[in-house]
Amino acid sequence: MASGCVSSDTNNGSDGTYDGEAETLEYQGVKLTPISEQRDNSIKGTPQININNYFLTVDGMVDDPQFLTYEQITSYPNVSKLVMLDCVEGWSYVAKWTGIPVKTLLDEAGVQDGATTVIFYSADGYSTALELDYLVENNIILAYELNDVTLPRDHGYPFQLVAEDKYGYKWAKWVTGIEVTDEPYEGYWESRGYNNNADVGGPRFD
Ligand SMILES: Nc1nc2c(c(=O)[nH]1)N[C@H]1C(S)=C(S)[C@@H](COP(=O)(O)O)O[C@H]1N2
Ligand SMILES: [Mo]
Repeated sequence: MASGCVSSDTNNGSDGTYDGEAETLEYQGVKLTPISEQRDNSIKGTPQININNYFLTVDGMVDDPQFLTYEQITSYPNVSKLVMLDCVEGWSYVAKWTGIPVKTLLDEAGVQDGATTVIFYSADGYSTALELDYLVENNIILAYELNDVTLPRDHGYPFQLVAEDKYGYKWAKWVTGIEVTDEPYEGYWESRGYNNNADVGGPRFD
């Protein structure tokens, strides 16, 4: 993924800042898209989230439903990844994402036998779903940092799913709920004709 794009120059000092935080602009030898140059997209603007009242629920086909605060979620061991976001409309950007593996949350909750699908619900009424196997096998993360900056409000603060190799409409922002199920599910865009598999390079529509 990181090969052949940019020659690595560890001395070029390309770090900037975003909202007063230091922004990383090169990672694994690849130049990142500065947040100020990243497009963002949403069905109805940025919802107001008060982090003091925020809870993430993990429920459905689990043994121990979870209600987790921002503090609890960000205390788990995290993972960083270089990933490209590809919107189905034809724009993309590459960034460094840091967050908690979805698997960590699912393991805490204890997924029941027969579960196949995980639904993500967002504060703006958006939803999308992905296969349980995809999330686990690819160690998909729920990100809270973008280029080492606290995930900005318009990019999904407090959490955005980094659904690598899937079109942007699988990258749920402002995630407030995770539900485990054994039935297929069509989210906001999927129920409006977008392909439910959403593999980058694959069909955009059904
Ligand atoms: N909650 C929510 N998540 C969402 C969306 C949305 O409208 N609401 N739009 C999706 C689409 S179509 C894209 S391309 C990405 C864009 O992510 P970004 O705004 O962080 O660049 O968010 C996805 N996640
Ligand atoms: Mo998109």
